[in-house]
Amino acid sequence: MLIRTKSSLDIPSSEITPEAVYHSRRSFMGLGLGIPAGVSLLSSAATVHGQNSTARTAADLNLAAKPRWLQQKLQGEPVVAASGSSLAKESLTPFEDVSTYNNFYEFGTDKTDPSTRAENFSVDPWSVEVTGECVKQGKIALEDLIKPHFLEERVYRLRCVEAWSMVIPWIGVPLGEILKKLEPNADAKFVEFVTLVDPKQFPEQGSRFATIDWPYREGLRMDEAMHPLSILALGLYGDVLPAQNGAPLRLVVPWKYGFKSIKSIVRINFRKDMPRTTWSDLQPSEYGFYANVNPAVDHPRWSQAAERRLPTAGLIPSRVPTLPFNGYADDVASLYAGMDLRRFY
Ligand SMILES: Nc1nc2c(c(=O)[nH]1)N[C@H]1C(S)=C(S)[C@@H](COP(=O)(O)O)O[C@H]1N2
Ligand SMILES: [Mo]
Repeated sequence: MLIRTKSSLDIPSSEITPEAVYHSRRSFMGLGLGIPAGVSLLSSAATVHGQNSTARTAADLNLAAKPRWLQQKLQGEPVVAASGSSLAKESLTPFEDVSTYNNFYEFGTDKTDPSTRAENFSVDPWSVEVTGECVKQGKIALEDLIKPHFLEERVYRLRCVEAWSMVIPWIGVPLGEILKKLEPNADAKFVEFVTLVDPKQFPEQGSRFATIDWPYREGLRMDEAMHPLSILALGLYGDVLPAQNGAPLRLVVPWKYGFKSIKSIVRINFRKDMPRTTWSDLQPSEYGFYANVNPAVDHPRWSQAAERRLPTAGLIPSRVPTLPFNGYADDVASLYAGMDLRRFY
């Protein structure tokens, strides 16, 4: 579908960032082009490239290998826009910060390690192994897992247990829709996710000094996984996910601390019992399985009452009070009715 993106072409090509393209497309879309309400086209790279081959977009950044099928899907199909979000008034964290301030310990523990070390990370081909309590067991190509679904944009807060936060426009598919297709059986009470093991690509997996027992693992209770707010993300800012953000497939569970949102997933395992998880294994007194954002329950080393919203502009960090369930309490608090959230942290 060809839409003229005049506004983005007015910007000198050297200044076109994925973010600028994204914002200009959004304001352009807001002019009303006969696109059905709630549906918008966020495939910036396609149209901008179509009109001006010198425009720099996310496609030209060091975003590592991008699956062709995913680029084609992003460019060829409408992306369902986030609707009715309470975040409408919060400004998005710039692409620059989203893609250079990262936690991805497979690449190193510094915030800048993932973006500087993930340049050659290769994500194509990629497959996901489906195991455990379900009908559709086996290895499935990522393309086949995702292709039947519409991509959706979800603007979510991401709150790290280290007490910083961002607002990120993800592109993804509701996790529940994908899990349903795998036909979990009645014994599936939890779902476990596992990150790729590949010391050639992840330098820290070959290090003798790494504290994590690879692979990184996470999990959700089945009802948490089926909740409509839980997504599997494949992109952000209208384009394919940068490697440092967990390409090609990562979990995003916005009401939980960021460590639950596991990156570069290669295995989905349905289980009867609660899986062990990476951070809870390392430090059970500090990190629990549930990890719901909770201003009333402090981490032993960090108060969780407030958070630092990135980017930090100037000298004074922008502190915002932390909300129960990261602001999603109306949607998810009922999942934990009757549970002592101090005990099940
Ligand atoms: N495989 C893997 N997934 C991971 C991590 C990691 O180190 N390895 N870090 C987690 C933490 S602590 C956070 S806060 C988020 C950060 O996501 P972002 O870098 O996209 O902001 O990823 C989570 N997922
Ligand atoms: Mo985190």
